[in-house]
Amino acid sequence: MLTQEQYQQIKEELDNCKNPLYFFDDDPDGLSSFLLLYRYKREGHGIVVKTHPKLDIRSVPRLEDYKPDKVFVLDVANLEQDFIDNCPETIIWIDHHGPYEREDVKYFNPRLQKKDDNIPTTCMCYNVVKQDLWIAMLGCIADYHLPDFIDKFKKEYPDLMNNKKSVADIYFNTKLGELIRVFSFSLKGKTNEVMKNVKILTRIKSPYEILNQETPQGKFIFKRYQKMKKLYDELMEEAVKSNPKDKLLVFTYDDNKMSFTSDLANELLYKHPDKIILVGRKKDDDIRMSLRSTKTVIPQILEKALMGLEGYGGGHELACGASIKQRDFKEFVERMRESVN
Ligand SMILES: [Mn+2]
Repeated sequence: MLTQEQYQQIKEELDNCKNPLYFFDDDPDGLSSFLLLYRYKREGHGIVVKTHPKLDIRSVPRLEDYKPDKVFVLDVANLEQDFIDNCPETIIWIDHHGPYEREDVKYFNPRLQKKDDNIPTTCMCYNVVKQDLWIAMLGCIADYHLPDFIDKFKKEYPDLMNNKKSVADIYFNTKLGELIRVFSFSLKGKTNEVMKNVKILTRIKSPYEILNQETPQGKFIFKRYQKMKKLYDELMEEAVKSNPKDKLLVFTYDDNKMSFTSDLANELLYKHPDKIILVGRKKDDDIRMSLRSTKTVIPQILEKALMGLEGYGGGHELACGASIKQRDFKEFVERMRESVN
């Protein structure tokens, strides 16, 4: 957790600017973080960070495009010093990965105080703005975190969570869970389509506007979600066929499909909580992967398996992302299998 003082500092930064530029991670936690700050401030612009796994000098031209007077970086694991050095404005970096050592940035990361603190960026942003409870809850559950405002949420939106208790049950068996997938899928596809979705989401008044398709905007978001969900369900149908005897479940698919690896990995883990899940998507010469587990801590195993191979990866204790050259994939999987069994 950040301190009340830190939340107050972030709020003051937000209150004292006119044209903020927000860079946010392309998952529901990143999107929810952006929406919370933007919908409070109602000024500025948002940019989804797709240059995984980092924000670096390649994004500096965007500063010229938007001429912000302050920059917020949300839920992005790795903000490179070369970006910071080339950004004339104050940067506020709110995140829960790492932490890393950087200079000339206002870094808000609970892990600086407590190495295993995993509070989602959404949760921190909610503590700053204290509004849009449904977006706050959505982003937290998407990152497998039960926030302390859960009772308040249940009172206000009893039908979105039923009486589900565990995070996984909420994620996969409630309307809130469906909204997580709506947010996640709205970030997939071409950049201009994604930006259109994000813009609509800044104006949506309530979760029911989407779920019940109460307005043209809500309907637009929901219809697109349904279209994407068809593609997702086809992949899921394939993925559940592979049910190995050992602890590592591997599923890969081709690059002409959308990037659903993290969504697929999450759901496969729900179906097989005793396994380590590895979902990969072929993209150019690489396999882009999402890894998940309920107990086995992944980053160290991942680092060991990548040693000497052409690839990189990292993330949280139980959820990581990685990328490796296709020619090294087989060796990588063998090493992973050896480590986890
Ligand atoms: Mn996050």
